[in-house]
Amino acid sequence: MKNNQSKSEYTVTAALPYANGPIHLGHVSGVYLPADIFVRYLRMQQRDVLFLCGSDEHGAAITLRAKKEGVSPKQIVDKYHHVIKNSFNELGISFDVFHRTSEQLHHDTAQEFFKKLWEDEKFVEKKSEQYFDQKNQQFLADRYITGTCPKCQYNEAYGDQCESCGADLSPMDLISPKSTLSGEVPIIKETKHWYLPMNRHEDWLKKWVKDGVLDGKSVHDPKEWRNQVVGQCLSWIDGGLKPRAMTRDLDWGVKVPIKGNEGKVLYVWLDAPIGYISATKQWAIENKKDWKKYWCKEEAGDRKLVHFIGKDNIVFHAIIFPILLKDHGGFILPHNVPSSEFLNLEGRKFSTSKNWAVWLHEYMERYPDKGDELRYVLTSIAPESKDAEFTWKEYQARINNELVAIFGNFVNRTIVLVNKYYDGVAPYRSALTEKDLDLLKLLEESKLKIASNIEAYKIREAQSEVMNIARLGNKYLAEQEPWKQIKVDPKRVETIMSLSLHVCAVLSIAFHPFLPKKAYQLQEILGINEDFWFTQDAETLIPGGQAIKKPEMLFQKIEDELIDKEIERLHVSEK
Ligand code: B3M
Ligand code: ZN
Repeated sequence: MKNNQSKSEYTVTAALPYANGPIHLGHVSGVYLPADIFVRYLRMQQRDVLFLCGSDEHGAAITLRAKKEGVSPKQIVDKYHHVIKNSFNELGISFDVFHRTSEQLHHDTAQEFFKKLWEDEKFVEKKSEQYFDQKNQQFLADRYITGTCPKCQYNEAYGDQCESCGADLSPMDLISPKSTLSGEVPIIKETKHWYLPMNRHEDWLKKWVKDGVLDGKSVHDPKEWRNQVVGQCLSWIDGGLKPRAMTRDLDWGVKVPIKGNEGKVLYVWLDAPIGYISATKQWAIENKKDWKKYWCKEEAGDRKLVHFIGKDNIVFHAIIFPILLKDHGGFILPHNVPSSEFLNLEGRKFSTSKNWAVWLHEYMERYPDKGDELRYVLTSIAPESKDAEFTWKEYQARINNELVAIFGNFVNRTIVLVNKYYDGVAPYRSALTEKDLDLLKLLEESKLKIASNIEAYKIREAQSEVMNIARLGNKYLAEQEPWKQIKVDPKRVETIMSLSLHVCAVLSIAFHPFLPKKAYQLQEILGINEDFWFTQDAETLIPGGQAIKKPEMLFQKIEDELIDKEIERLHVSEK
């Protein structure tokens, strides 16, 4: 198949999950699954792509969790790093590397990065008055302090952000602040930090976000960025960027690499994105490659850096990290930041504290052979441009009405008939009719639509286009009625079945990025091994004479009982 898309190379990252708890379906649907589908598709095109992730093991998210469980931060990150890593693996999320920010290599990388910026005087050193918890002898930044949001009056806003209205806050903005650690009213004390003067970067950032222009050169097409990402960035920039402290008075984190600064660590949002770079270094060591090829302007050429994230991470990936990369110099900047909206669960927000969630590792434990079904459902409802919702009823409906009734049914009918009429040997084709040619033409169009949708990060649309191919196959069988024709014109039926087998093969390739295990199972039945995206002569994927195995059910119907049990489980385990 001719494909007009350019064959760019990619460095793809998926947000580093905090290792303070397991992953739930909201995370999977918005970030990890679309990233995995995108990457699998690129790999099938033989493009050079590196897929990076790892756990984010610093910051208040970790230490507060450790305090709650009465264990050390190290115990928390060790536990959840493995839970998270395994659950991704079970679902078939195909990272090239899943690193950890607690690794020495990461600490070294983040410290070097900070030091270079410090030496180049990219930070402003400033003394200021900050809240201090006397009982715990600790300064209170970010999530260590809560209070009432001055903008919306929500009374559990954090020192860095109000989760209710999304406002960007600093601890001094909070009304009636109190320490998250002790619950007490803090005192005010002086401390010193290094600030990133984000205000100095407004001009180039605005041109870059709005027009895709950097240093006078066009570097990306701004129309390719999602509206909500551009909108959020511009509203930050237009509202005036403020200097942001890049260090914290804490002991859990990457130490500030400047003499005389004991007791200070790097701000977690400085060290975490650098985690993408250290993950690359780890992968490069293990695979004897040069990490610079994935990040550094000189070595990377036109390689595209793409960050898959959730919407609460936009400012960090589309404003702060680009400033850091540019200030450091020598790095490529993100080409796109496909950010998702939120996924809700049965009419409510996912909530870790209330345990209103479907946890990925638990799902995989209960349904180890239904990972692809989950991938399908989550992609069908992915919150790409607006918030979306997962319900167990929809899970059942999507599986039964689409995977079973459309895809599974088409494949099954084809394989059953080929076994029945030809004893499992693919028939040869004779002259093609108008309808046959129409079918082939529609297939070609579909393949192009799937490819261009994936490359435009419209993963949900891409998957629904793949399902359309199965619909097409069903329609073709229904119109051609091989089961009737077999008595009248058996020669014609050979062509019909050859084309139907061809549609099965196309499905096994087109579904591969979305449903890797099922696609592989189908290829086993068809006796093919096509781990590449369509080639030029894709019309002969299954030549006459090829052995086709016995039919197997690709998908099982989901019974009401399972759905009832899952809904009940949610309510019972709710806190
Ligand atoms: N750990 C935040 C989050 O999970 C954070 C992402 C880091 S990506 C560098 O929302
Ligand atoms: Zn608010």
